[in-house]
Amino acid sequence: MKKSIILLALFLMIGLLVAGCGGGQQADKGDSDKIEKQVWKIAHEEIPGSVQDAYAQKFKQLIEEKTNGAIEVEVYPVGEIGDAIQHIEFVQSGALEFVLTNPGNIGTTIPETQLFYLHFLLPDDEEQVREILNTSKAVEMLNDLHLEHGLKVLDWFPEGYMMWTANKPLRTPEDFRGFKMRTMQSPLIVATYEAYGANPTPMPYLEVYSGLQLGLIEGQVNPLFAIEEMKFYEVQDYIMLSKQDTFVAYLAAGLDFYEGLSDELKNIVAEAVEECNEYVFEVQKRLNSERLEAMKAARPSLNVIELTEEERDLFRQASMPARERFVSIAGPRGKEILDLLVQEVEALR
Ligand code: 6CS
Repeated sequence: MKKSIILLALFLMIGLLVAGCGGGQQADKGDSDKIEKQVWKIAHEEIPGSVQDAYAQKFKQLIEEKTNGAIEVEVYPVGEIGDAIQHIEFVQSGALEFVLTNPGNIGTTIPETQLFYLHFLLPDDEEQVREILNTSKAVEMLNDLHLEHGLKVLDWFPEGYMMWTANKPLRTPEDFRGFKMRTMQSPLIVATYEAYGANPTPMPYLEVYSGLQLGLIEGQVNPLFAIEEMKFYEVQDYIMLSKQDTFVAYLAAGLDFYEGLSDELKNIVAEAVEECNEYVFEVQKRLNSERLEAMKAARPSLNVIELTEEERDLFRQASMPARERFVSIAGPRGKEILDLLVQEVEALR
C-alpha cells in the first residue's frame, strides 16, 4: 500500500512536469489541425513480447502516427510501475492514462466483470468469442459499471484459451481433488476451481514460476503464449489443452482524462482501438500456436494432452455450481448480465 502511494505520487509529479513542459506547444497535424504536445502512459500486465505488449506497442505506433508525433505514448509492462491492481488505481487517479488489464484484477471492485472466468460460458470458437466481445449488450452493461468507478472501457479482446499445466494429467474433476491450483486474485476464479474440489491458491503472476518450482502450488492456468514466455513449461510436465475458458482482456482509460479529450482526439483513439482490436486477434492466434510448437521443441519430454469432448463434458457439468457462486458474489445485476450473455451466446450457436 505504502509502495503504491509512493509510486502514485511519483507519477503524478512526472505528469505535472510533462504537462508543464508541454503546455501551449502545438504540433502540426496535416494543414489544419493543431494537437497539443503531450505524453500518454499505458501500462499492461504482461511482459515484453506478450499479447498485451503487442496491443500496447501497436496503440503507441498508431497514436503517434495519427497525431504526427504530437502525442507520445509510453508503454509500461507489468512490474515497471507496480502490479496490475495498482495500474487500475493509477488510471482511476489520473497518474496513468490507459491500462490493459483483465477482469480478474477488478474482481473485488466490479464483481460482475468476473463472469468471463466462468467455465464453458463463452463459445468454443474464438471468432465467435471475438464477435461476442465486440457486439454484446451484456458487455456494454459491464462497460457502464466501469464508468461508476472512473474507468472508460474502450476495447475488449481475447488472448487465447486457458489451458492447465501440472505434473500429472488432469482429465477429470476428480484429478483436481485437493490440487493446489494457482489462480489470479479473483474470488470467482477461486470458486470455479473449488467446484472441481481443488485447493485454489491465488498468487501474483510474477511469482508463479518460483511457486511451481518450490511446490507452493502444483499447477496453473493460462493461455499457451503465456505458459511459454513465463517458462512455466520448464517446471511442469503436462499441458492440458482443456479450453474451459478464454483469457479476456480490455483497454480502459481514466474517465476524467477521456472526457477531457477533444472530439478529434477521441476519434483518433477510436480509430487506433479498432485497428488494435483486429491486429491483436491475429497476434494472439499466431503466438498461441507458434509457442505450443516452441515448447514441444524446447522440451521433448513435455506431455501435451488434448482433452476429449467427453472429458470436457465432465468438467462442464462439474463447473455449473460456480454460476450460482457468481450470482451470490455479483448480486442481481450480475445475474441480469450473466443471463443476457448466456442468451447472446446461445443466439450465435
Ligand atoms: O495469470 C495471470 O495472472 C496473468 N495471465 C496473463 C495471460 N496475463 C496477465 C495476468 O495477470
